[in-house]
Amino acid sequence: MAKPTTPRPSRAKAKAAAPAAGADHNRPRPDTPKDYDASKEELLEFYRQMVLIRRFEEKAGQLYGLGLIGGFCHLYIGQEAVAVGIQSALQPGKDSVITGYRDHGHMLAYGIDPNVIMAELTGREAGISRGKGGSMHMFSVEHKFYGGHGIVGAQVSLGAGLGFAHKYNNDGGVCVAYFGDGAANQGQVYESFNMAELWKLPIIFVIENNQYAMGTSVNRSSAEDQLYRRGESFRIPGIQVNGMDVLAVRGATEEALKWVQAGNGPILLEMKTYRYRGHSMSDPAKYRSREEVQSMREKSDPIEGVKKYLAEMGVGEDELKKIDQDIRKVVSDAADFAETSPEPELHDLYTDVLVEQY
Ligand SMILES: Cc1ncc(C[n+]2csc(CCOP(=O)(O)OP(=O)(O)O)c2C)c(N)n1
Ligand SMILES: [Mg+2]
Repeated sequence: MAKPTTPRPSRAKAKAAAPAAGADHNRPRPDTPKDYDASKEELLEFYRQMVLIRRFEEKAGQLYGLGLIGGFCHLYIGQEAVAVGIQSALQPGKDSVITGYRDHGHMLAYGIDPNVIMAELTGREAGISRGKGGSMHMFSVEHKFYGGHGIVGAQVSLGAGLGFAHKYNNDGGVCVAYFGDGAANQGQVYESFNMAELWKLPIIFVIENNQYAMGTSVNRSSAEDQLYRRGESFRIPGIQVNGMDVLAVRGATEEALKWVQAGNGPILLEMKTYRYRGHSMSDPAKYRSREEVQSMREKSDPIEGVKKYLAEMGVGEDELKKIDQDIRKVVSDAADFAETSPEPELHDLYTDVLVEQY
């Protein structure tokens, strides 16, 4: 095939290019977010939640290795600051949340009982989806947590629907729809962006850019790799955030909420983060080097980051050790509960399939 004669402009040039004709420079923009000014108590709570997610996920990995968890299992280790920072700013029971299959951390950050999450992973009746959903299909109407979705990108369209419901019911709630860098290349995401902006829906789109979609890096798959710009042609403002820093995440969420709650319509947050484990438990992660993972752990670990902030506030190692011990007990109790509670009855195969009886 003949080579094209006109080369594509380089990324650097493309970024510096003049804005498209017709761009509206007078449109209001959200303010540049500041890092959240957390009190010592808040920071300790962020630490507690992030350690809970990490230990819970490590335990889930072990139970998977022992064959106690079947099917797929995607761990959230490394990304804890995103769910904790965002969800600490939401009003449980009023705002709604929806995400993909990497969902355990979001549920824990929403204060959902670790026992029922772990029991769902092991397929027990006491699980949050009565043991019939597993890792990817958890749901809690009570908490307005609408899943847990295995179809990449599907939660974005459903999230737009949740945003529509908030607006239609005039309940003052905001939907947060999380999705990955890989999902950001899905067609339905852009149909949802269009409708959300057109109808000024109260929704925060959160791209958890953990740099990989299964084994494919963002740079290898995305023509526009600055994902916070993905809403631009729909006039949705975007903010890029250090997703490894819980205070940056919370600060950006405050701005996003302010924007959406003022009736401006949707906003997009790109959280730059990283997953330490493979895509799922069955991924040997051969597409990246050990050094890359090690370097992220050493330089940007979100839990270590909070520890530093706490040390600056005068919180000693002893206080943190006490929290660590409490969390270890919570997680080991959750694992015991999940291993010992009964599986669903056989006849439950036929329940929860249809909303009504036919
Ligand atoms: C519509 C659809 N296409 C493909 C898949 C297979 N698949 C599962 S996860 C995944 C990668 C998604 O990556 P990303 O959105 O970055 O999320 P992450 O796993 O990094 O959290 C793919 C392609 C799927 N589940 N659904
Ligand atoms: Mg990803």
